[in-house]
Amino acid sequence: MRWDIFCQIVDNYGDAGVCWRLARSLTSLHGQEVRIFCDDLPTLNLLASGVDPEIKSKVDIQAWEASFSNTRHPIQGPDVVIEAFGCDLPERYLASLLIAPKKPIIINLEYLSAEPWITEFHGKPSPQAHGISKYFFFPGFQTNAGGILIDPVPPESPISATTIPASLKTSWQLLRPNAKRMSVFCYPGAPLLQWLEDLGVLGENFDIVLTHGQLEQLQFSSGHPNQAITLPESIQLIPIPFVSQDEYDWVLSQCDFNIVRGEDSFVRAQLAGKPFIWHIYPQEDRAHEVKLAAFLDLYLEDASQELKHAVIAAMTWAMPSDWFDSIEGWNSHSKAWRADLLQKQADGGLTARLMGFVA
Ligand code: TRH
Repeated sequence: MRWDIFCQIVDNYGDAGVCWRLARSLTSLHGQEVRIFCDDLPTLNLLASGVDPEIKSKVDIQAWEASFSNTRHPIQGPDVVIEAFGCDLPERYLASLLIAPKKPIIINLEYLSAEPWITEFHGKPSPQAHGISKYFFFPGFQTNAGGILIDPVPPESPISATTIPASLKTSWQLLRPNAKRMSVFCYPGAPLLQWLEDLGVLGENFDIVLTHGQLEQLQFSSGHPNQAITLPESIQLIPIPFVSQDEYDWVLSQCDFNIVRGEDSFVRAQLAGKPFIWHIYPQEDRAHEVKLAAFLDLYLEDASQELKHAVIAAMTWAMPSDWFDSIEGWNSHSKAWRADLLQKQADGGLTARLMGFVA
C-alpha cells in the first residue's frame, strides 16, 4: 500500500521520532511505500541520520509544502493517510484527495497511553463532512489497543563492548569500568541536581550520560548558568551531542538505568530491559499524572509490594536513597517486563496492527 504520513513538529522531537520509526518499520519490515511530509526537515533528518542508507532511502522524506503538489499519478494516490497526533492535513492536499478517483482512508494516530478507556475508542470512525473515512488509532499496551511501536527490536544484550557509534567514541572513553551508567533525557522542571547530589552519597560510582541540552538545563537550575556544576566525586557527568535515533537507542541499551521522557524514548527504555524513570510530558490540566498512574498500574501489576513502593517513588522523583535498595529487584522486573511486552506485541506491534486495521 501507499502511505502518506503527515508530521508537524510542535516543540520536541517526539512527533518526528514516532513518524520516522513508523515509516521505517512500514518500509523495511513490511514492504510498504511511504512518504513523510514534515514541517521541520532538519529535525527529522537528524533523527534519521546514521541509519543504514538502504533503510533510509526507502522512505521518501518531503517538506510539508511538497504535499500540495501531489507528485504521484492521480490513480496512484495514497491508500492510507496518517495524521500523526491529530495534525490537520493541508487544505490543498485534502482537496487533491477529494478529486482523486480512489479515496484513501485517513488515520488519526493518537498518543500512546496505558489508560483503559482507549480500547473503547480505538479504531472508531470519525465522520467527516468531506466524506473520506477517518478513524482514530490508539497505540496502547493492551492486546485490544493499537499496539506499541517496537521496531527495530533491540537485541536482549547485557552491557557489553558492542561497536561504539562514531559520534559517541570520545564520550565513551570517559566511562569508568567500576561505575554504574545512567542516561538522562528529561524535561526542565525535574529536580535533577538534587537527585544527582543524593545519588552521590550512595557509596557507588555513577557515570551520568547527559543527552544534548541536559547539562545547560542542570546549570540553569543550579541558579548559576555559567558555572560548572559541583557534585560528589562519585558522580561523573558526561554530556553527549544530539545523536541519531538509532544511536540514542544504543545509548539506552548500554546504560544500567535511564531517565526518559515523551513517548518514544519511554518505549525504548522499556525495550532496553533496564529500570527507568519516565519523566512524562507535563500537561497543564495534570492529565499526565493520570497517564503515569495508568502505566504504573500495568507495569507493576505483578510486582511485590516493596518493589511497587520503590518504583512509584522513583517515578515521582523521590531521591535515589529512598528506593535504590530495590534496584536488583527492579532489574529483574525490567527484563521480565520487556519479555512480556514483546510477547504481547508478537503480532508485530503497532505497525502490523495498523496494517491489519487498514486492510
Ligand atoms: O522529544 P520528546 O519530549 O517528545 C514529546 C513526546 O512526543 C510527547 O508525547 C509530546 O506530547 C511532546 O513531545 C510534545 O520525547 P520522545 O517522545 O521520547 O521523543 C524523543 C525522540 O528523539 C525519540 O525518538 C528519541 C530521539 N532522540 C534522538 O534521536 N537523539 C537524541 O540524542 C535524543 C536525546 C533523542
